[in-house]
Amino acid sequence: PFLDNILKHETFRKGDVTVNFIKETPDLFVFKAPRNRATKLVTYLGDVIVNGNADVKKLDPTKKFIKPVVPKFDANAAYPEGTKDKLTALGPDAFAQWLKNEKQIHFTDTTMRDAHQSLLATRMRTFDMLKVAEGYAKNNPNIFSMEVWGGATFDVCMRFLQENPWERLQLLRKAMPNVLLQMLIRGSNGVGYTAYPDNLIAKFVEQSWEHGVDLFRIFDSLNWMESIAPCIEHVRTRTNGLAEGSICYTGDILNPKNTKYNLKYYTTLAKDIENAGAHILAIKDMAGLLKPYAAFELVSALKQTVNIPIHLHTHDTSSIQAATYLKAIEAGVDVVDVALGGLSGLTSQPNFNSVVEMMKFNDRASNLNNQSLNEYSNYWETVRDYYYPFESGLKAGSGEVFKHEIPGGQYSNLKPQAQALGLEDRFHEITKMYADVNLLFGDIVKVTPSSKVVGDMAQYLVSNNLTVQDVLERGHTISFPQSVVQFFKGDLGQPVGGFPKDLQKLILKDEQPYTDRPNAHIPALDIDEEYKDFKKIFENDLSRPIDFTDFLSYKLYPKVFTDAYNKHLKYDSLINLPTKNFFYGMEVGEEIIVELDKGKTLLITLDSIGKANEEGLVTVYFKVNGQGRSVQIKDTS
Ligand code: 3PY
Ligand code: ZN
Repeated sequence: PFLDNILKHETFRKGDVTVNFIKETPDLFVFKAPRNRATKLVTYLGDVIVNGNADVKKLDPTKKFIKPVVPKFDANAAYPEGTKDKLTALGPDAFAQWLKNEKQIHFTDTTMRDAHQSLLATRMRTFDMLKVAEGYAKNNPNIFSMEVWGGATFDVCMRFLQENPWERLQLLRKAMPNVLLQMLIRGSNGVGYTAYPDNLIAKFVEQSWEHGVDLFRIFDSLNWMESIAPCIEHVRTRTNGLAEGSICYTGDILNPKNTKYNLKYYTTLAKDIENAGAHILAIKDMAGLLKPYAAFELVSALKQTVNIPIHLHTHDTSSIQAATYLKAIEAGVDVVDVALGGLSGLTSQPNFNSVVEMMKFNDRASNLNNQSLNEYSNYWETVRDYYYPFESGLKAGSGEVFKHEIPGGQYSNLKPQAQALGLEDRFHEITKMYADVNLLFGDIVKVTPSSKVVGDMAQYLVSNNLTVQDVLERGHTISFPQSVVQFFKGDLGQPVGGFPKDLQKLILKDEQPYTDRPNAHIPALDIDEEYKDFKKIFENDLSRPIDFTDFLSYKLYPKVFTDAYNKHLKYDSLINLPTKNFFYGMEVGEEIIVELDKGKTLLITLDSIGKANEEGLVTVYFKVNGQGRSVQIKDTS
C-alpha cells in the first residue's frame, strides 16, 4: 500500500519529485482501509439474520421496539463550563479543596457505566451513549462527573460488543469535553480479575488519562492498602487527574456484634487512603448494605477523620438507598452517585431525577435542571428495551441483600451464570450458599474480583450438592474451582484478618501460599520489547490499524482482544450499527442508515432471505445505496 500511495500521488505522477519527497509528504503514510466495508457490514447483518447474535438467547418474536427520542440541543453552541474546566484551571489538589468547600450536594451520573453493568450485564453500546452524550453535557453542565469507563465495561466491550474500549473513551471525551469523566479501577487488578505487573497498571493509568479519564476511583477487592496505594501513586505521578481512594463497605457498623468491619476499621482505612495521597475519599457500597442511620454515623465519623471530600456510591438493591443518601447528605457527604431514572433502582444506583427533586428547596439543593434530566431518563428507559434479554428478572427491591451481600454488578450476572449451569430453579439456594461461603472464607470484603471467587464457590457447591460442612469435613478430597485456589494462594492479596488457616490448607493441599503482594511474584513487563512483538503479530492488516492502547488491551485480556481483533477483520467496525440491528438483525423490507465515517453513509435494505441450499448456505439479499448486494451465510443455527 505504501508503494501504491507513491505511484498514485499527484506530485509523483507529475514527475515533480525531489529527494525529500517521502519525508515531506506525510499523506503517503495514510493507508486507506480496503473498500469492502459495506460487504463486511452486510456479512455481519446476514450472520445475525440467519444465525442470530450468539449473545442474545431468549428472543421474543413479537417484540416491538419504540424509537428513542433524543432530547434537543444546539449542535453549534459552545459547551458551557463544567467541572473538567475547573480541574484544568485549578489542578487536582485545589480542585479537591474547592469541592470540599462547596455547600450544594454534587452528583455523579453512573448511567453509562455502573447502571447498565448492574442492570443489563454491562451490554450498553457506545452507539446509544453517543446519541445523547453531547446534548447531555451541554444541557447539564453542572453534573459533577460522568462515570463512563472501567469496571467490567472494558472486558465486555471487546468480548460481547465487538467494540474497542479506548475508542469508546475517546468518543465520549470528545462529546463531553466540559465535565469530569470518571472510571473505576480495581487497584493492582486494573480492569481485570487478577493482579498485573505494576508497570502495566502504571501505563494503563497514564494512557487512560491521556485518552480522557479525569477521575480514577480506585479500590481493592479486599480493602488492601498494598493494592490501593500504588494505584493512587500512579495517578499522582503520571496524570493531572484526581485519585479517589475507596473504602469498600461491608457488614453493618451499627451491629454491636460486628467486631471486624466496625467504625474504627473504616476510619483507620480512610486515614490510610488520605495519607497515601488520595484527593477524594469514596465510600464504595457495592452491594447496597449501608443503611440510612449507619450512613449518618459513618459519614459523620469520616468527616472528623479526613480532610478530603467524600463521595458516596451505593446500589439500590434493597430499595431504601435514597434514604441512605438523605442521611449521608445531612452528615455532610460531598458527592453521591446516581443513575438517570430509566436505568436506576434495583441493583443499579438510586434515581438521579428523584434525588435531585428530594433536595429541592433545601439549603444543599443543586442547580440541576430537572426537566432536562427527565427527558434523558425517558431516552434511557426506551433504549433499555433493546437490551431486554440481559435483564436480571429482579422485579422488586430485596431485603435479602443484607443477608447474602451480593454486589449489584454481580447480581445481574449471577442469574445467567446459574442458567448456563442449569441451576436457574435453584437461584435462591445459590444466594444462600453465597452467604455461607462468605462466612466459611472468614467474612471477606466481596467486590470484583473477590466476589467472583465467592460466587464461583457457591455455584460449585450447589451444582455438586455439597455443603460448607462437606468442605470442612472432606475438603482434602475435593478439587476446588481454580479461582478459589488462586484466592487462597494470595493472588488477590490478603483479606482483613488473614485467611482461615485450616481451610487454606484443605484448599491449597501441598501448594504454599504467600503473604506479600501478588505483584511481587509477577515480573515487570518489558514494555518496549513486548510492544514490538505485539506489532509483529497484529500490524499487518490495514483495516484495523493498531496502537499502544491495543497493546494494553492485549496484555490485560490476550484472548478476548485477539478474538475481537479477528472479528473486526471479518466484519469491520460495528460501532455505528443501530443497537436493534446489532442484536436482532433486520426484518425483510426494513431500511437502515449506517454512518461508516463522517459524512459517508450507507442506506441498507433487507430485500429477502433465501432458503438453505444442500450445503446449508443461505443467500441474504440486500440493497446497499440502491445497488443489489447478496451474501451467502452458513446456517449454523
Ligand atoms: C467492578 O469492579 O466492576 C465493580 O463495579 C465493583 O463494584
Ligand atoms: Zn457499583
